[in-house]
Amino acid sequence: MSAQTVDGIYLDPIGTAEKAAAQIALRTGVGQHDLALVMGSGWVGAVDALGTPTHEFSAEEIIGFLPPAVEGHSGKIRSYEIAGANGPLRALVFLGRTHLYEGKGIEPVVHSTRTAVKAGCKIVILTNACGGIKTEYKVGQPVLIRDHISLTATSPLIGANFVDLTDLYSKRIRAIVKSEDNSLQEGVYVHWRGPTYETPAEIKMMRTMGADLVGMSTVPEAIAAHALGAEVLGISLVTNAAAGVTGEKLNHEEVIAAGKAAAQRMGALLKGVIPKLF
Ligand code: 8IG
Repeated sequence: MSAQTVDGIYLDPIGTAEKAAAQIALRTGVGQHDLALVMGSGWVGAVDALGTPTHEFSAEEIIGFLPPAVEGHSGKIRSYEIAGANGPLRALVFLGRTHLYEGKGIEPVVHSTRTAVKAGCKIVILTNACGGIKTEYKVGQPVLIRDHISLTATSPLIGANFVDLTDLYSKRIRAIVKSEDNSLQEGVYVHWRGPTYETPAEIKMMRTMGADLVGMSTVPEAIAAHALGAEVLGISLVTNAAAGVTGEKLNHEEVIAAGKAAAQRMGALLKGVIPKLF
């Protein structure tokens, strides 16, 4: 459903997110959700591990959400009840996301995250598929995001809002995830606007800067969630070696295939971690 816009900019992005949260509460009968998951390309299969949703609807039925633009992004919103260590949890799951490269501006990119926080979510789990810059990474390997580098020269925040990003990717949650799977590594994710993949020279630059992973999402959502007070977990699934790492060309089919192959492991990881978060 379209929100009120001027030149593609949401006039009142936080108010639009509040309206979207109210619509979701009406549709689900759930006044407050506890956590949100954004499932990126390659992660949609992992959601099966969460069980059967109590509700599912198309995101575009909710104010401010755009129709999906990428294969592997279904554009659905689901609500789940998940058993937690301290009682049942309500999870709001977004199957797919809007990316900066779609050219609609940054507001639709962060709308699901803001909606989730306005729906009550105290924790936002952002998943993505990405390119591996670090040469040791294998296709199909999940990596926790420890920190990021933004190369997009844009932010979801406007005005004199000097938000601290020192602990953007929650140390507390990363420790819980590593206690679930101690083979997990942590890395620095660099946000690239796309839609082109990088040149080999750009990947070399990123590696020199200290980046381990490269992708076209997650960073604006993490900032938007943190600015509204939510804790953030970012998990990347390496679905291809970044440009120039192996000499092979990059393609989206390989990304989808690597995601399918890893879906069961990623689902088990999420299922194991979520009950321990609250
Ligand atoms: I999947 O190699 C996936 N997304 N920028 N580079 C960038 N984004 C990606 C890549 C990649 N792989």
